[in-house]
Amino acid sequence: MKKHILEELLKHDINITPGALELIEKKYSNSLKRIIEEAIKRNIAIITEDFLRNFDNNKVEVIIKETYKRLADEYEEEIEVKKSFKKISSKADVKKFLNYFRNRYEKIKEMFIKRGIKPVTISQAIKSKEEVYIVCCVYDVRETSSKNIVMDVDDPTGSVKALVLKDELKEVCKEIIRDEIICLKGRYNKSFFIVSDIIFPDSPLKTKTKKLDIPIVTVFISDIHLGSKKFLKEKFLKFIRWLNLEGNRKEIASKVKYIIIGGDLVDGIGVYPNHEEELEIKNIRRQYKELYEILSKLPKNIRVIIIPGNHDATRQAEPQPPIIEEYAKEFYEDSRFLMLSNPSYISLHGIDILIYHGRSLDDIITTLPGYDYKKVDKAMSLWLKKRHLSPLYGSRTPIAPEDYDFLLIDNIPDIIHAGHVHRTAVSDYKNVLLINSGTFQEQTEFQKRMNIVPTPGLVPILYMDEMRVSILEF
Ligand code: D5M
Ligand code: FE
Ligand code: ZN
Repeated sequence: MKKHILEELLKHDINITPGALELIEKKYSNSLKRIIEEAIKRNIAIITEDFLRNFDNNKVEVIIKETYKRLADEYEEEIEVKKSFKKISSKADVKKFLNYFRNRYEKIKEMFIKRGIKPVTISQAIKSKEEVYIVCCVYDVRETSSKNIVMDVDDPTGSVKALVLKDELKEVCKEIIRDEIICLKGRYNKSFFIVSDIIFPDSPLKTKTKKLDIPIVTVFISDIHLGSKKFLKEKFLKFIRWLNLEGNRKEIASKVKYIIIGGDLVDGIGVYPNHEEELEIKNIRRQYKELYEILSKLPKNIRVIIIPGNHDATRQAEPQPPIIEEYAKEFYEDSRFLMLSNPSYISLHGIDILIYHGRSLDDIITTLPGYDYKKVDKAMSLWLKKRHLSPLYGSRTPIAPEDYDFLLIDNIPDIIHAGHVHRTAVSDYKNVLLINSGTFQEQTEFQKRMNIVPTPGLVPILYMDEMRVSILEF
């Protein structure tokens, strides 16, 4: 073998060191022709180990470019939009609110019935001497002087005072939120409904985790806040370069088929008092234009699904229709981008994903005991327990009364993706994957005062063939 190598080199008047000869024999015998060509091209008289190492590097470059063509491109796209809110119904009035709550009540009652419970109405319960189930809205919970708990509850047929005497149920009462719809088991006796059990809508445990048989990856981001002085452009560009196979972890990047953006794409304008002082770009149209400039550089086969957040150009009340077209024209003209509402319900290759910006997380975390910004995933699991994305009605999250309750979780998804709190978190609640995709914005003055510590540049990615999430740092 060595002899053959030497003969070939001799033909071209090229010399070689003993070490380099060894190396060619061991590692590069198949590349001999290319090594010689390269040496001639560079006018090299002696081939050294160094030369081979450089050649090796070049070769690695070539191989990377060849091997890491985008793997994801080999698979057909499969997106189904199951729910995206479009229509804005006429102005809210009392009747609309009543309809809205009635719809929420009926939907949650259905969930209990599906589970095998056969509820009676409050008016029937009052006449009955049997133990029965009622589905009711709780509008007050308080402790009595004798340390028992009494709840004022109603349904469309009437109202009743529900009395909780058992200690273990008193604990459960702490989890009840005002205006929540729950199921009570009990018996009517002397003007009280004596409670023997409390059942929340909750999410049934999913037994089977779906996995795809193709190795594609979905990337979750949110809260880019382009336009803010605190937008971390360098981190964001690093992320974009990674997707363009210009960094480490090329193999993963080449598998990326979808990117979901969970709102707050830009910082907007006039979102908070004195917001302008925090803006680098004071025109929202320009903010979207600039973001498009960056995102349009993504590989052309990556599909980007976008919902708005509270900083985006659409109405504030939830459900929020998609970002208004005239503000984000470029996105609408480019078929790679799919502009949906907040929340939205989509399916990627049969994997159901509920995408919600997450504004109600502030209400949950700041109102309920036991929740804080460091445990974002726990707060997200409350959505499933209550089967509603904004369970604290009348708090900071404005809700528009549509003909039906769009924020209700009637079908349990495989994944819930949110953002808003600027902290990356991944968790699991009853086999539903909870993903919060963090931010690309540095801590703002307000967040400093609130002690909210963001985690910029931490991006959760999902291997869809394993249903496993890993977090990449940019
Ligand atoms: O919200 C990012 C996070 O910071 C979210 O948890 C709300 C909180 N935040 C930030 N600024 C404010 C003000 N001025 N009021 C109330 N809450 C705030 P983002 O939607 O990205 O601004
Ligand atoms: Fe945000
Ligand atoms: Zn937000």
